[in-house]
Amino acid sequence: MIPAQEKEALSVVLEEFGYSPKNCSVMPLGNGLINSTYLVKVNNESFVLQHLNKHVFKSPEQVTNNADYISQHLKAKHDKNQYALQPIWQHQTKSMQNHVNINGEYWRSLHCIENCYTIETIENNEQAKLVANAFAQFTSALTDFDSKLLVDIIPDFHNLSARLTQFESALKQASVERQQQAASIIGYIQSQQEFCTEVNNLNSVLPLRVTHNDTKINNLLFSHSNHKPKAVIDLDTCMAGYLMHDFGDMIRSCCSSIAEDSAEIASMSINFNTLTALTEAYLDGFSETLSEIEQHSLITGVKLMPFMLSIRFLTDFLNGDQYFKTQYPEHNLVRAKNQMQLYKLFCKHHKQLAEIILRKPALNAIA
Ligand code: GN1
Ligand code: MG
Repeated sequence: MIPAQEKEALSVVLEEFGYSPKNCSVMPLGNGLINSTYLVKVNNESFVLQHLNKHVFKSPEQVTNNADYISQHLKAKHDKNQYALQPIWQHQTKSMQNHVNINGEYWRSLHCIENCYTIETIENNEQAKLVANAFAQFTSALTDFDSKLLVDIIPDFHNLSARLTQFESALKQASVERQQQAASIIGYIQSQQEFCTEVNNLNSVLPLRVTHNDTKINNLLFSHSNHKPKAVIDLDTCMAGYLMHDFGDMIRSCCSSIAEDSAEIASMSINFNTLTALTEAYLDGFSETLSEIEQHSLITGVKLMPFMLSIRFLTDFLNGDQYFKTQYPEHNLVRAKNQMQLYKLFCKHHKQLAEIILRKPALNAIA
């Protein structure tokens, strides 16, 4: 269901992009937790309209400017056969803008890649290899992109220290009821000082890249015709970051046996077959160009991404659910517990994880 207020705005936005609303059919698209996204069909054409969340993206026009720069870079590479995936791009309005501003609400239109689908889970190792190869291609295509062109859309987005500071201040002002509901996970986070130090130490030695920062499995489009990845989508958080963030987020979203908001955490396990296939293809995608320290950091990244996302969900729960879309009052707490369980499992299986990422199979596996 599209809310009435949103419908009204959609009509104005369609006009701005040169369409007559009465000829268009509009339906909600995707499972994003931040923006509201719609698929528009008109005659034989399809495109995407998106209402940007201005509480999350404080300067939405910078999101659309960053996206234009990235698209131009990827398109230039694609045209020279240096990037096999299809770049996505934004449409311009009648007045040649990359967004529409209606009373301070920002909208944009995105090119729709036809005959594609997204997946939420990986079915087999072949698919895992394709997924990792696509995400590796994306990040490696940005290796020669001038990061100075990009605005830091959400400062400190993947900065653990900053996320912990936000968590501590949310904790101070949270209702007693929410603090009590979250007591056990709050205590657990505060016990993870050693891991936080490990992450901080890495921050001073890792090379900064331009990263996607939201490499979850459903940000990849697959082609209906050959079932191969066609495009990496959602360029909203492309900005300076570390490779361990993109690798870790991909593993986080592909290797848990349950969805990221499932409450059934006692049954959660890690799919190590998928994890191995993803890691091999990802490392191959960078074909020996990673330094030892960057390759090693991927082990930390796999733990860091669920740990940090858990803290972000919990912070939002303590703040009264202002950031992520929720469907019920404890939704953010359930997500936080789920992602913390995933972190715990990765820590428990550290040795196996390290062997896979450093490509040093255990002796008994060789024998
Ligand atoms: C948000 O809206 P979506 O699904 O693209 C979030 C990511 C989280 C993700 C968890 C800007 O992404 O960081 O990893 O939810 N995006 C932002 O599902 O905060
Ligand atoms: Mg996103």
